[in-house]
Amino acid sequence: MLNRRLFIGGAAVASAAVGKAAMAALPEPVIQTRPDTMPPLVPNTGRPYNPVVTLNGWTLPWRMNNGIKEFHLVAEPVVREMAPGFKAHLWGYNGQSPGPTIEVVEGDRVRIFVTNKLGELTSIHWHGQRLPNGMDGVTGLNQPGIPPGKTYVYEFVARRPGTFMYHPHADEMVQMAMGMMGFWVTHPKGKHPLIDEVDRDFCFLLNAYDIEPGSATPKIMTMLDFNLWSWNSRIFPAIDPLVVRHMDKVRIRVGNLTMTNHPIHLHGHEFLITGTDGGPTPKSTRQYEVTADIAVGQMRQMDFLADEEGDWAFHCHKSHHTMNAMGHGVPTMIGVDHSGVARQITKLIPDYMVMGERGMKDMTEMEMPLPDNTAPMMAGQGPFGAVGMGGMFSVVKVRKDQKRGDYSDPGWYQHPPGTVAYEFTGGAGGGGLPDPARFKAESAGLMPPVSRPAQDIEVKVRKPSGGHGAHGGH
Ligand SMILES: [Cu+2]
Repeated sequence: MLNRRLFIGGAAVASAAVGKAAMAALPEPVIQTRPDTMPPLVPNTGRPYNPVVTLNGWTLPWRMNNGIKEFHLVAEPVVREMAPGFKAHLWGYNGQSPGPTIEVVEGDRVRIFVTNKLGELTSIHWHGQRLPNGMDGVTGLNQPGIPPGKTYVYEFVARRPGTFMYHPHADEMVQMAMGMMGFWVTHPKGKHPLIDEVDRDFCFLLNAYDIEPGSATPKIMTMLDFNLWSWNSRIFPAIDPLVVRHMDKVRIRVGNLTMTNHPIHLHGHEFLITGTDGGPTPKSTRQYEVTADIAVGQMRQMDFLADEEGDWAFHCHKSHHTMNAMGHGVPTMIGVDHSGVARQITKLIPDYMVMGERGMKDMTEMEMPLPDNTAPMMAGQGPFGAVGMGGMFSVVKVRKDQKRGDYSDPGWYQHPPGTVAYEFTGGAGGGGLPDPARFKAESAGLMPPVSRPAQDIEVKVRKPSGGHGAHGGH
């Protein structure tokens, strides 16, 4: 551990600055290198609670020291496998980006050692917590930045239960764009009138990166044109499914540390927003929803009863956020025959991606030559063929025969006979195909236009690259 050398922009930073004597008093830093969803960390010391499951992530173990929960976070460069075969060079904590989830119980006294193995100052802000001002982590305002090689200590009581995040307040444009963030859950002490006990409790962070096709390090100046929209720095189909047992009470906690809002949409069920940044919501404010818009810097906690079996899509509803590695300034090719042209263009412009002539879904089947270390745009394969989505997308799998506490992937849903949409071949119903009704505005005559243009104008909707037209080519 002490001899590990870390490379930041070509420079090797030895961690020897953290002296052996100092390390002896620190809790051993636990490092995670696997990107899989780790099983919940059931507490064996301290107050009991029902642990969360971090999607493609893990919970940081602690040690008890005279009644204080001690954690050790190490800020360092990491290699995150965002999808199999696609590795991003990010900054994170304890070997991963995002960092590990921290779970405590309301009233716990918490001591967090933060070791800086980056090449520049850092700090940690405990987003949403009630704490002494000097523990709030804003570099320059509340504390000096933690110099490279040094370890700082944060200590406070987790005063209110809820869903929180942590991230630097030091060179934050760079450090957050590079993936430095993590989740924090404070469980209620005993029964809470506004926090129901649930069978499964999932959490993840929304994050976004701008990584050029063929490269591995995010561009940190990007404000809008991110090309990788991820959950816990994973992109579909590399985001694990949220596996639940039929009739489970399910909670999903989501935090947003990107530069834009994300309307997160669940299929097949309705949920209640039972918690926000400020804690549990009053019951009188709760209404059933199927989409929760999560603004920048916000957390939302959604509760629902998983009473419909199946494989239910769960995704951001901004259509560009369910795609990967989009090239910008790409013309729409819908309606244009480009057979044979793609390969020739790609020879001239290596990262050029042609949009399919019938829409973008062609991209899922087309064998486009891509630069090395590029995420495929949309690569999810479902039981009925390609799922035309990537990015911020996963599947909530509800199964009758899933065991309690079993999070393993049960495979695709086996639909009961007669419950899947099917091709009309004239046989069913016996009545033949009814004539489709069509909108006939001009003939209705109820509200004729005041004046008619000299010539009829017909427009074609530019989709799906229309929103990026103003940026020009790369
Ligand atoms: Cu989104």
